[in-house]
Amino acid sequence: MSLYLHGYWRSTATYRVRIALNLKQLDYTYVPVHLVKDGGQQYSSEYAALNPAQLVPTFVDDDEDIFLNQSMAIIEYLDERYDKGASLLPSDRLDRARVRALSQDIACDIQPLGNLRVLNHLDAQFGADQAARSDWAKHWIEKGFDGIEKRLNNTATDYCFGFDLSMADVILVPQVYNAVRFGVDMHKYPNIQHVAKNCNKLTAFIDALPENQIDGAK
Ligand SMILES: N[C@@H](CCC(=O)N[C@@H](CS)C(=O)NCC(=O)O)C(=O)O
Repeated sequence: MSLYLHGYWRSTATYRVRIALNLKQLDYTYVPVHLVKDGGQQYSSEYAALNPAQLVPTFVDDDEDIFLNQSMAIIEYLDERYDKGASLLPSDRLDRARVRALSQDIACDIQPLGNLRVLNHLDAQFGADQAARSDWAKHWIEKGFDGIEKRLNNTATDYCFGFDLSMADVILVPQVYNAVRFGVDMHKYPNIQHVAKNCNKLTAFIDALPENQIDGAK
């Protein structure tokens, strides 16, 4: 079994997949793609051949000859293919839909707005300086977290959903890391903080931390 994850230490989408691989207890080779160095290695012809979207992560499972992008698709693939480790999607159909919805609140409605290429475009096209770009990213994280915080009132215990750890937690924790980086006051979000704190006690989450990666800044 040969699994490869092409990603970047501080990429939240890559971070999600690292957590999922750890929770599934799968060994994999991590291949760093530096999003800034050399003008962004995601734009190199080698990487673009692997992932024409020129975004990380890209996941490769040699045994099945599959190259996958989109972290949520990768996480669901891992969960369906490998029985071992934690189950990331619940067996109940309704719970599964709820987990996907909360995951998408983050992966579809928050993360894309703060992506590097979006922030770079704000600068190139509209002259937004570093402070304005950070303010933009922080604004959209807070807008998303306001809704998620309310949702968690009804669903969370130790994790996003009372039934167990799930893909929603795997996606939430990297977004919290990113929120702190952009100066979001997490005290406004006690439910989110509580869930993230619980997850971050688990080895699978600790090992996936950006600063614990071979390409991570210490
Ligand atoms: N929806 C995609 C998002 C992928 C994505 O936006 N990746 C970011 C890092 S988190 C990236 O590669 N950014 C590079 C850029 O903006 O040039 C996923 O979940 O995999």
